[in-house]
Amino acid sequence: MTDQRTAYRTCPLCEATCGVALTIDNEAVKVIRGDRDNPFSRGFICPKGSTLGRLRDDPDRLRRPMVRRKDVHEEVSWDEALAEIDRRLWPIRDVHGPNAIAIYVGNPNAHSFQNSFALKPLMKALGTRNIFSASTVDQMPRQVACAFLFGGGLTTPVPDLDRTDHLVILGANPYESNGSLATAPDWPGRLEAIRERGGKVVVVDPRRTKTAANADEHVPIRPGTDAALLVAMIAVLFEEDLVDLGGLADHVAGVDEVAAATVPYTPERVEAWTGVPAATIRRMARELAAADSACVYGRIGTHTVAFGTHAAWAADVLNTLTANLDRPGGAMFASPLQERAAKTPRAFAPGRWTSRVRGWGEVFGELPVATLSDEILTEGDGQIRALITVAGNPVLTTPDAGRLDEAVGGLEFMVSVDPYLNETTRHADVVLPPPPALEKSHYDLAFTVLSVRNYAMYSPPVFPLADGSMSEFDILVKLTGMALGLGVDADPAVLFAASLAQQVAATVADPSSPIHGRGPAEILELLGEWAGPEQALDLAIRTGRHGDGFGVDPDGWTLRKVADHEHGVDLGPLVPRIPDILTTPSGMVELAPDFIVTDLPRLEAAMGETNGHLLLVSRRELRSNNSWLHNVDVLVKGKHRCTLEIHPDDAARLGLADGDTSVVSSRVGKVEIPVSITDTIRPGVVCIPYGWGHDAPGTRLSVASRRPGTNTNLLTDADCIDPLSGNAVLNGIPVNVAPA
Ligand SMILES: Nc1nc2c(c(=O)[nH]1)N[C@H]1C(S)=C(S)[C@@H](COP(=O)(O)OP(=O)(O)OC[C@H]3O[C@@H](n4cnc5c(=O)[nH]c(N)nc54)[C@H](O)[C@@H]3O)O[C@H]1N2
Ligand SMILES: Nc1nc2c(c(=O)[nH]1)N[C@H]1C(S)=C(S)[C@@H](COP(=O)(O)OP(=O)(O)OC[C@H]3O[C@@H](n4cnc5c(=O)[nH]c(N)nc54)[C@H](O)[C@@H]3O)O[C@H]1N2
Ligand code: SF4
Ligand SMILES: [Mo]
Repeated sequence: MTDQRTAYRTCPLCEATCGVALTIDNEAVKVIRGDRDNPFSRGFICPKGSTLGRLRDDPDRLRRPMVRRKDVHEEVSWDEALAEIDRRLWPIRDVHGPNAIAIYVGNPNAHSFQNSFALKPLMKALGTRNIFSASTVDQMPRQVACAFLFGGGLTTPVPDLDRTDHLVILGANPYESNGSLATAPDWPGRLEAIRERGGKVVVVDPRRTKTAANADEHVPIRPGTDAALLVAMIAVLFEEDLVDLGGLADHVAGVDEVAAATVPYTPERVEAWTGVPAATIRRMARELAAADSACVYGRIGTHTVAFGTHAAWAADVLNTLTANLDRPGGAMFASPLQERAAKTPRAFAPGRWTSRVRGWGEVFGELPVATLSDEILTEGDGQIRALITVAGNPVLTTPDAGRLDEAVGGLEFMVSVDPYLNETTRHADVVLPPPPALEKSHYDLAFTVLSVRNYAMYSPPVFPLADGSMSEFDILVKLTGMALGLGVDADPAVLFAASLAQQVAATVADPSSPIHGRGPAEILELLGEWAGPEQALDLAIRTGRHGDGFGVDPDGWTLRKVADHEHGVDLGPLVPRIPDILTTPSGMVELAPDFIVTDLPRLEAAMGETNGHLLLVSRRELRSNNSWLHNVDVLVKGKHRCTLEIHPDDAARLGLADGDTSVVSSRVGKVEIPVSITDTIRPGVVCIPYGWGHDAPGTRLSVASRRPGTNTNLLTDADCIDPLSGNAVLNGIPVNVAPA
């Protein structure tokens, strides 16, 4: 007799948010398929999604807390681990002040509503300004640009993929990544559909990626120069009188300022630097203006460069000036259920404080992670002496990783909330392991904001918490209580109940809230249907713009109603949101923010620079996920993927044959890596996938360490950031390549 059941949930691994169907046999995962009844993903799944069971079963995954004693990690009880933190962490703060403790939060937090709710209070309780995250090696330029243009860092338009006639993709490879800052299961299928309905897809990338090979046109650009290309396209729109604001004329400010600021950047001026012929740039601008609907979409390759904020800004300026902002087939805003009913206008002002060593400005309350090692290694008042990492692996994922590895290794104390002993967490004095994804509930707080269709799905845990484990929410709430001085014994449920009560009190006191003036006790009682972080989620949905307002609108949404749709619920195509969604002080789209426009001359200055170096870029592959899926055998077997891609002409000049080992060196580091010669890469550019380099001692990654690959961030330079966003430069790194 077998006890079989099917469970449905969202895959939490990448931004695509595919629905998966798990066949469970005697409480073991038999098979994971794409959920054909999921209205958003309709059965699509990638090879990573089918490994969620293996991740749970991975013998290397930590089940119990670890404490490091004499360089060896030993399993201990939760009480012992927490006592160790209590004994060693807070005295550092007592002696050196709150900034002596830093926190780094990594990418998987964006996929966890529990962590999203728990991290803010933890950071507040720590009281430190040394807050770092993966955002400054990722999308921070886009958030800065959107905060100026539209008022909010997450007021981010996405390409209306399913209706557009013309899509220009820059620096993204969704055939491998499945998209980013534009949530859509099956990006490849949706791109092919554009072409099938007679539309055009253009890909701007120094490599002829799978996405480029499947597009109508590939524009092989020089790394780091997309901002110039896009600004030149803007200049063409003005020069050729192609500007059209469509229905937004009354809601857009700053058009004349953009016209004036972009005059110097003619296609002919930027041609040599970008490597894109002026005629191509002019045609791209004309085609964008002529298309029935169109969208310019830039991602990682355009953001993790020195002009990332300019590129992000210019893309949305192009969308606005071609009447493609906020209209079907263009760049549109999602309407997530949890979005607050009323938004408060606020002027965005980054740089309210600066980092101690380099004086780099804060952005949305965090500092550039590129300067984390400076803050650890540089002595003086405010030096970082202890670090907490939550779901991050900065030793593989941030620039000048060799220096960071050394810095982190010398900390007085370190705590990691992480399921693996990896390149970063091996340095932790205490590792607190969260349960695996299948033992957690799921709702996409972040990715429903970035979704190309309005959609919601709540999935309960597939399995109960394993014996002897602690939920990640409880781990984080517990740490928060400890940081507040409440000791190791404080019950996380009690701590959370107090914070929920505060949140409810604030909501009923808020005149713009749909429950303004209601009794907090009544609301808390209605939330009693759920426990823990689900209560915060239910509160957000019910007081959101589509919520039931706790009975005010019986047809409105509640978490229960979402949960009743076990395959997820389609809430329709994106709808126009301007002006309601705008929270700039003027209430307009601010097309020419001073902060960005006055920095354009830096771009002009850079255009003069060329050097004889090869330029290093990164790539992603379908079977990897940042730095942490290389311990799953089915995802790493086969031909080794961590190679240096180089053009045949460059290889011949350097005397390299396919499969040879090369030495790649930059200002900060040197690595050895096998070569793959390919004409899919632009001459003068070389490429290494990122997230590899699993050969550090003291890790527990038995599969990954067998074929460790090379950490490309040993070569990226922490001196180089986009000064407007604090984002690291991870693409276009000058390197020398030679035979080993
Ligand atoms: N050269 C180069 N560098 C890059 C990039 C690039 O393109 N090129 N890309 C950048 C980008 S876009 C990003 S997002 C960053 C990512 O940078 P990070 O966020 O630092 O790295 P990840 O590999 O996502 O690390 C995830 C960590 O979380 C742990 N983890 C997995 N699941 C959970 C969980 O449920 N709970 C907890 N607590 N931990 C969990 C994993 O074991 C791992 O240690 O890297 C950036 N770095
Ligand atoms: N399979 C898989 N999926 C993932 C991830 C993963 O690691 N693996 N990571 C997830 C995360 S955290 C993120 S942020 C997203 C990222 O998703 P994407 O933004 O699609 O990232 P990549 O696939 O790295 O594609 C970036 C492309 O930019 C190109 N490029 C490099 N420099 C430049 C440049 O200067 N200009 C231009 N135009 N192009 C350039 C590179 O050649 C590469 O093809 O993917 C997510 N999905
Ligand atoms: S594309 Fe992303 S969300 Fe979909 S199955 Fe693969 S990893 Fe999961
Ligand atoms: Mo990312």
